[in-house]
Amino acid sequence: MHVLRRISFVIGLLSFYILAEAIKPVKPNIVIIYFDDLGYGDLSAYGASEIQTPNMDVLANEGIKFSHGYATSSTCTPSRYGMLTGVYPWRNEKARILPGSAPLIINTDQETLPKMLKRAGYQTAIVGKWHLGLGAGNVDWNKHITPGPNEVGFDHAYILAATQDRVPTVYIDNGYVAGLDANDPISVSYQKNFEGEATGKDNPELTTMKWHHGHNNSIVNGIPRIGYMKGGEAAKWSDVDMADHFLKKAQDYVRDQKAKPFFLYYALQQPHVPRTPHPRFEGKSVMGPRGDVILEADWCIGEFMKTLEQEGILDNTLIIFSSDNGPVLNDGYYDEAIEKLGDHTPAGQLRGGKYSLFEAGTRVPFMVYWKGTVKPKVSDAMVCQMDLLASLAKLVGEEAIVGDSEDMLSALLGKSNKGRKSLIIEANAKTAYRTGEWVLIPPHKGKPLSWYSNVETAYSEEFQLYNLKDDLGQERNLAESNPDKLKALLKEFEAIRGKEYSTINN
Ligand code: NG6
Ligand code: CA
Repeated sequence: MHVLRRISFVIGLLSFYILAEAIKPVKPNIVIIYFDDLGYGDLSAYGASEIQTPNMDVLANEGIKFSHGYATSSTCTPSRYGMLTGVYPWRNEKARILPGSAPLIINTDQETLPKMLKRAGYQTAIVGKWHLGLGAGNVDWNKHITPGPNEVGFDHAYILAATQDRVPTVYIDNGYVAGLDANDPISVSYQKNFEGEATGKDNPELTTMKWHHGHNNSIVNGIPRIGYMKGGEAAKWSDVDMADHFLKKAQDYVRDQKAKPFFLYYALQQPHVPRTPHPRFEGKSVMGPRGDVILEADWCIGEFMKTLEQEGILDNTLIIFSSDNGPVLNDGYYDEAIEKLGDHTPAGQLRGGKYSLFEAGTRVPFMVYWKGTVKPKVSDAMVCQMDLLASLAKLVGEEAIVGDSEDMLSALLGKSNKGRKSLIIEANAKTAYRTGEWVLIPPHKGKPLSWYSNVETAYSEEFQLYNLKDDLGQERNLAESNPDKLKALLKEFEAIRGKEYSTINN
């Protein structure tokens, strides 16, 4: 008896150590490489044949390539909100595409991914696109712009405020407009033009890129933008140099961080409009500017990876790659994205795209790469960017207020195929329910086609039910033929979303 007890004690101790080993927190550097409007089918690793993305493909083919990786939303602001806070963006009615003058939509006392990592001892930084609002209303762009990324967890923030097509067209360095001449102050308005300033609408002769819809306010570098801006001449960015500029900032940051582990959110602006490849990438694809900027971005990833390697930290850096929403071709400028598309399918075999509740709106390229630690694998686990908060908290051994974020660490590291049971996806505050092989899209008011960009929104006044296993392209609505499934899914959906999910009656 005595001996037996001893043996079981030893076994108990051993399994404790084995268990402890499996969940032992580690603190590698963490980099999120985040694209703007890159589609599920835009990478050669995800099936593109008309364009080659060798550097992105390294991450996909030598890491975990997810076939069911999701953004929370089919537009930028809500997806970024979901990823950084771990909260479904439909819980915050301000989480919609924001003008460049919008106030910060993350509460400064709210939990965020960078805050959690800071508590775990990380240095934290964002380089690139922000688009979550700045200030508390009526920002004076000539003073310290706050609150912003620095107040929600980023030690270092070098950003563009909203989008490349929105004013102000300047970089903001830790709350200050970079390169601003105090004698030439900046004013920004989304209501009305400043007297005497040219606009795309009234002065098309001054533009080098033509607007198709929207985008006819202030002209900067020959490109008409959304919103009006005056002054700040010396601080204005150069569009064709933006990719190089952000790359250098990201490389510099990585080179400077030696003492502590770092978290870098590298948010590239490509291939969002206006698509402005550097001249050395012009014509590199056969697809016009949209293809060219994807090649440029791929080159940036390659250069960035080289830097990690040169600094001797590639093995100790976990890289997560994704995109904020699905692809769009014409998003407001004449740039031949449709005309020169050829056989390329930016959404792969999925239906819809940016702005859509169909799969291509939110299902995006999603890869996890960690040289020497993560073994190459294609995973069909359903994971969402919103899950990074809980999952990375688990990785580094830190507590987090997880909100809607679920711990998917095992799936992210390729150790398990178990993903989320369900996910609510969002398009312009309208929501749908994804679970197993099923998608339920409840009735919503709105146009089935986004009038300007010709993308199918999936809005319909009828219930839609799709089985992705048999019908990845969402062509066969089973709502009528399978009422029991519809009812069951609706019940699950309402349990999370509440009964007021539909915009049909309001
Ligand atoms: C839309 C813009 C579009 C793009 C989008 C934001 C018009 C007509 N369209 O309102 O060009 O800027 O907002 O894209 O202005 S996102 O990727 O940041 O969500
Ligand atoms: Ca986007």
